[in-house]
Amino acid sequence: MKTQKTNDSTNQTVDSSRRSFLLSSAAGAGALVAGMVTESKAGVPAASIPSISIPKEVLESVSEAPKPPTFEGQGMTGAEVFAKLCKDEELAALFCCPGNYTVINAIAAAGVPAFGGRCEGAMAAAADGFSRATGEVTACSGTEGPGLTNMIMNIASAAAARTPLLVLASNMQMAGDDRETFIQTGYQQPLTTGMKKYGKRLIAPDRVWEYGAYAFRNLKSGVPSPVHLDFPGEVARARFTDPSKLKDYYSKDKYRTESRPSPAAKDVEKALDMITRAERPLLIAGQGVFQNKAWEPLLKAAEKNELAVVTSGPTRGHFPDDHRLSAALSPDAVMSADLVIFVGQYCMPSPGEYRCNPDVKTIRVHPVQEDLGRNWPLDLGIVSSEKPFLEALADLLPARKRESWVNELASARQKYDKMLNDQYELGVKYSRDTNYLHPAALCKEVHDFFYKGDIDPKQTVLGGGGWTIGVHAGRWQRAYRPGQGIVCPYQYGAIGPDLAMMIGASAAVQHGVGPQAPYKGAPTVCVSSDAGIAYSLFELDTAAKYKLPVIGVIYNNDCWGMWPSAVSSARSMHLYLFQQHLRYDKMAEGLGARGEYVRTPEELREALHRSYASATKENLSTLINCQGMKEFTSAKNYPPGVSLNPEPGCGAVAH
Ligand SMILES: Cc1ncc(C[n+]2csc(CCOP(=O)(O)OP(=O)(O)O)c2C)c(N)n1
Repeated sequence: MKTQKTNDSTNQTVDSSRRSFLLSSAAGAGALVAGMVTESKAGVPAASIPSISIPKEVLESVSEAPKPPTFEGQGMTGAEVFAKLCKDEELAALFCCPGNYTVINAIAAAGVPAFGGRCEGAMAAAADGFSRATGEVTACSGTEGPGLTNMIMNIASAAAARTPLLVLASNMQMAGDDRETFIQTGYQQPLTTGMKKYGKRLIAPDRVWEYGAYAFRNLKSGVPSPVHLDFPGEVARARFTDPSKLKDYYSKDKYRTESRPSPAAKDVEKALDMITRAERPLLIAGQGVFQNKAWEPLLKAAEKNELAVVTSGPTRGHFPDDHRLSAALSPDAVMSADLVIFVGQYCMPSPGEYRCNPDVKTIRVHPVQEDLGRNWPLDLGIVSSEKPFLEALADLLPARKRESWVNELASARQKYDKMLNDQYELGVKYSRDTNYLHPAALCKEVHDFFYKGDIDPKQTVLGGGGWTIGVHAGRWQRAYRPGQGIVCPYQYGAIGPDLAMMIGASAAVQHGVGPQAPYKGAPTVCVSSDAGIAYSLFELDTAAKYKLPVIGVIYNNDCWGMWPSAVSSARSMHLYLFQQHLRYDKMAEGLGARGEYVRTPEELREALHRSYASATKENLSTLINCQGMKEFTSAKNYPPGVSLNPEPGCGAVAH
């Protein structure tokens, strides 16, 4: 099979030019793609076109030692006081674009891992992705006005996912309020209404620590969600040489507590009784199980009493997809359950949104009383944090075998597997007939490469989005350990944050944070769409700058996949279409990543091998442009077309 070339030079030329640059780089800095360096263009001698490279100032400043602020000498600015609190609270990472300068400089100086990117919205998604991969609190920041307004879509996405995201933005100064002073138009806090748990414009400099405490109390207690603080210049630049001048300057063990609600004994008794009476119990393990790292008692409780388990939420893997008790790939068994136990389901579906029997009995366990009974009627509501409830089940449930339920799970899974494989066979046929890559064939190749080949199937963190491709990719995504699967469009359904989110997840893997520790250094994978890539593509520069290898597999079908809705509307089809055969692989090369162009399953397989080798050996990202065609979305042209996946389970995006 002949490999498509990514540009006029051979792949070997790309590699050798990179190698020679690496050798000649005085700083040993990672020189990046310079695919065109040996070319001669329009009379410009090739040697005069410099290679893309990471400036040595970047490498130097990334490895600079932290400089914790002190009250000595000139003292601390308001921004430094806040940065000290962020460091004490172990803020896991900051993703930002310049703006809010005093605050981002202070947070970086305090020793929080910080990443600067190309677009505030994408940086908010990257911070979200880091948190989805780890459960940790992360921050994003941008300038007042344009920076914050650019972030809005991805703050809303983070709110839907209940991500503990600290949103920071500056405000010029209180002195400029209501005067349309440069950049300062409008007010920040109303913009994030409905998409945050807590927000505050800081107006009293001496209360900067107190409001930092408010922020982290909200981020680290109950059900998290974004917290938004805006910093006018008068606060960020204030100076403190004496801690007594700061209001409520207490340490974190005084301004918040690690105490968590445990279930009342009589509630546990009722739950045990309902589980004992059930024939086909199903535990739905939501985002709270992941964020509270409660996967061990979950596994123990499930195995002891043979409870089926399906995970839900923006992160997958806190119960392994390949476990015999997993219902993630057994939608018919989900439908047959006679008892559901929601644990840590933060974004609650309504009946009908989950494919459950309408008569199913329901237990819901949630850390906050006010949410119990919302959307879905309860037979038993229990106020408890996830871990103590699951520990109580693991301790108190009797050992029990549920042979027929386990067999039902297995046969439902076989049926689902057969449906997937039939779709794959059809996808291969369509690909062969048209010489364009069908999304089912694409996703099975990615699945086989990362979960069925030489790579540890538990290793690779994979996420993605898009409509046609997103639906297929969700079906083939697997998660065998906590934090392995990211559901980028979870609930909010945003097209576009995916690649940036996976770059954030890649930062978590590169730093080996939380559940990513055993897989430190591995690449991440993003399967996404051509409409989606337009929102995040430039962050390939950020990935390259920080050596965060992501393999982007982009389904290029020349359109927004909703084009069938224009079929009967003659004057609107053009609204949905792009130019045909755009070359996202070439754009990636221009940003310092690798590019690959494929049109067949075999070419994709080879491209994945090369991309993985570059990611692991050189920390290089690749964008694989998979040329498809828009008609694959349509059931009329290429049945079965596209429809949402059953929820809850593998491929679910709504709750
Ligand atoms: C930011 C954003 N814009 C628009 C939509 C509405 N929408 C939902 S799916 C879709 C089509 C997306 O096309 P693409 O991501 O290229 O996926 P494909 O079907 O081509 O794989 C659109 C426009 C959305 N959800 N989010």
